[in-house]
Amino acid sequence: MDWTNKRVFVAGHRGMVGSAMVRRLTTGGYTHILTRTRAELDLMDRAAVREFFECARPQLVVDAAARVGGIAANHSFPVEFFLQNATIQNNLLEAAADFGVEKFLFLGSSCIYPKLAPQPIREDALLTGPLEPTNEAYALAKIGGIRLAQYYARQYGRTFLSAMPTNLYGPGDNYDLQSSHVLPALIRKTHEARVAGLPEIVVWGSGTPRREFLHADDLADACAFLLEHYDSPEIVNVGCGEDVTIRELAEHVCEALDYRGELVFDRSKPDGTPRKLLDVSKLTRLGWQPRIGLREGIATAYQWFCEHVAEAP
Ligand code: GFB
Repeated sequence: MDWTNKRVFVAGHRGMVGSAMVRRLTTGGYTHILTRTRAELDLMDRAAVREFFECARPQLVVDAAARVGGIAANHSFPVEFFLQNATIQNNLLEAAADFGVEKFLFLGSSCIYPKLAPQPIREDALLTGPLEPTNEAYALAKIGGIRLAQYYARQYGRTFLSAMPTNLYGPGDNYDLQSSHVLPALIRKTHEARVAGLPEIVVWGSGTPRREFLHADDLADACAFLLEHYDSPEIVNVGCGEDVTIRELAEHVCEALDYRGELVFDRSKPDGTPRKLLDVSKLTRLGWQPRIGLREGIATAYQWFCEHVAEAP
């Protein structure tokens, strides 16, 4: 099938994942990529979303629109993380089902799995144990989206897919130190410490948790692969298959930015899930592999930070 002639709506196209998705679909030859800014289409507004789907008639949808954030933001704003994500995904899934979308790709997160799931985490670990409290609200919203997509598949025969990305980073990332994820936060802290000649950077938590990091361009490539090669409502993990401790990550960032100061660990901050390495064998068996290694990815993320975020020297 020639997917590239289909009208594909990328919800959340300005975010890190959404912009990577538009880049990947463009290079992949898709000629009808639909996007709407928040001012043009408020995804929280059910009637507006339905009117858009009725008029634009997208044939494919990638839902990269979400309220996202790191451990501190998730822990501080559970109402907004739950309500905004549940509302946006419900509006998109319902309109897609009612206005004939052929294929919908919903994006979940690795935080949907139990805090102490056996590692690496298989897709069938979902709902087998208690969630990590710091991001429970986001996780429950995402689990709701997964289940709604699966209910539409079972009850109405819709081809609605769900991919579970691991921790992501890349161009367009959020570098605000209060709401960002760990990798952009460490890049910013290390950069500013080097510029200011500070003797140390503060790393939240113990440094012992382990995290897996996937570049946003690799996720976008995996999403395009799933759109074109996968039809099942069963969830699919998307990751690189290896993880590092937060201490090792900080050391990689210091090395990449040539910063020689000390790492100070602030144990008053939460560690969150001790580990969430995804079992990515289902996706690799389907024929997909990531391409961007962590060291290369940190270097390109830092370059983007310097060009778009860092204060002019
Ligand atoms: O990336 P992060 O905020 O979220 O934190 P999660 C990962 C680990 O890095 C935690 C530590 O153990 C943090 O304590 N860390 C160290 C830092 N220094 C920092 C720092 O300066 N900033 C931040 N943010 N962390 C996210 C969920 O969990 O995983 C999201 O909150 C999403 O909703 C994402 O699911 C995939 O990896 O713990």
